[in-house]
Amino acid sequence: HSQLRQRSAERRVETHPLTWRLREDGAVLGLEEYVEKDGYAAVREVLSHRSPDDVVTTMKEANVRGRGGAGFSAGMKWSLTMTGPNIPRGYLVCNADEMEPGTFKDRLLLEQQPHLLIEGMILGAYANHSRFGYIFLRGEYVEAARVLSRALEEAREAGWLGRHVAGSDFDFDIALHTGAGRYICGEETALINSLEGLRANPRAKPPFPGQSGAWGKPTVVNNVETLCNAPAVMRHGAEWYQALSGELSDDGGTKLYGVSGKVARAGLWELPIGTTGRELLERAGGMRDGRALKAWLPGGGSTGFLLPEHLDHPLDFDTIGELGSRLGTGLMTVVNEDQSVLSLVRNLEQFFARESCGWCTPCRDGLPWTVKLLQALERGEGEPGDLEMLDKLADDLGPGQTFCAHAPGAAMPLQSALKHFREEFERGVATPPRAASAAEPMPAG
Ligand code: L3W
Repeated sequence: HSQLRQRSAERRVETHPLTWRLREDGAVLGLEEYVEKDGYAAVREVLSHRSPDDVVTTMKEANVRGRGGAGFSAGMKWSLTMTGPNIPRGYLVCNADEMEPGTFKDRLLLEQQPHLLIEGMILGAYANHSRFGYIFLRGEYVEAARVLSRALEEAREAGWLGRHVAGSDFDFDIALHTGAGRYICGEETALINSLEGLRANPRAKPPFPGQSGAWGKPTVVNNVETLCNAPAVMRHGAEWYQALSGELSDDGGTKLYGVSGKVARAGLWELPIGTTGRELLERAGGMRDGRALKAWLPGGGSTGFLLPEHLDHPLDFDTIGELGSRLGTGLMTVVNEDQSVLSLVRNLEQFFARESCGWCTPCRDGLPWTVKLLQALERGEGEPGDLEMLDKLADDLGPGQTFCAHAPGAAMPLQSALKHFREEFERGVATPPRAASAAEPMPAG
């Protein structure tokens, strides 16, 4: 975060629509300063001159893709909400349950620029005909909770929230809801259950939340960073936004990219979407202690491992998908030659096993089984057939077998590690195999 701030003098809206206003000292950008720097101008303009449909069209044309990881078109999502005279008004929910391993991007926006999020939410709610919004915040983000509560009060006092937002006939308010620190609450339908006071089990989709979400009403769930893009898109237009990424990507705008792991300086930067992994690695000062790069996760624990040879590909949704991984949250985790990928995968799978809601069998039973096999391999006590069993488990955890993306997400690092680093797993199989003892004759009786 400090690296992002140090560059504040160079930041401009034309290159850094998400972060150009950030203060160099890292202090929260209060309402007054936010408004001085063109804040809430998009709300004022949109509510007085533009229809909700027009806002949706601009968002679609800008091609803002969901920054929570899936990359679904935000404009499309906004357009799929059920609306009409007989349909009850729904909700706009900001998913601020940032808990993806290696991910620390939304936190910056939440802690330092809360009004940008509030402005984005007003625009989203207007487009979706919602009259009420929720910020579902990760429970551990205590500082963000404090900052957001204050900012919501400021916005209400200044007439940006409540009845007649900015003097228009649009009414909208936001409640802050803090979670209890479960990863699964970041899955949109589990989040909705949690918001309703139910156990955070994901729901089957369809119906998508836009059709039937919180309390059965149309509900749009967007990531923090996605919503924070809306004010600049509305203020400067879809073409302007699209041009921010230039030739680098067909996706529009910038992205909060980050790097952690075995690099010289972990960091977070707002860069055009389509920036390469190599550029990020260079910004992070290269590898720590001159050790060689072995592998990297492009965007959190639920993405697949990539190799040094993939560093020059643009980090956008489609390209990383074509490489067999996912852009995910866009925060790289860097692994060096001294590290065991097997151990890293075991660590991730332990996390996913612990965070499973337990509803779907492949996830509830498959993940602990995966962890046991990986632990045995780590100890050098694996059995012949364990790797094939892990292949099978990874398939069973994959897409289409469970209600939500938790198990498929967990399968990604496992599957990719088995593909790229299979010899590490093979080395964990005991020689002579432990299975030999099982072949001994059973005692009579
Ligand atoms: C209407 C359709 N809506 C899809 C909507 C859907 C959802 C969005 C994406 O997330 C990612 C993964 C990890 N009509 C629709 C439709 N939608 N088809 O589009 O949906 P989907 O199912 O592709 O993905 P998802 O389950 O929402 C999976 C990432 O999430 N992840 C963790 C992320 C963590 C953070 C964080 O901590 N900040 O972001 C775990 O899997 O990258 O790509 O809204 O309703 N026909």
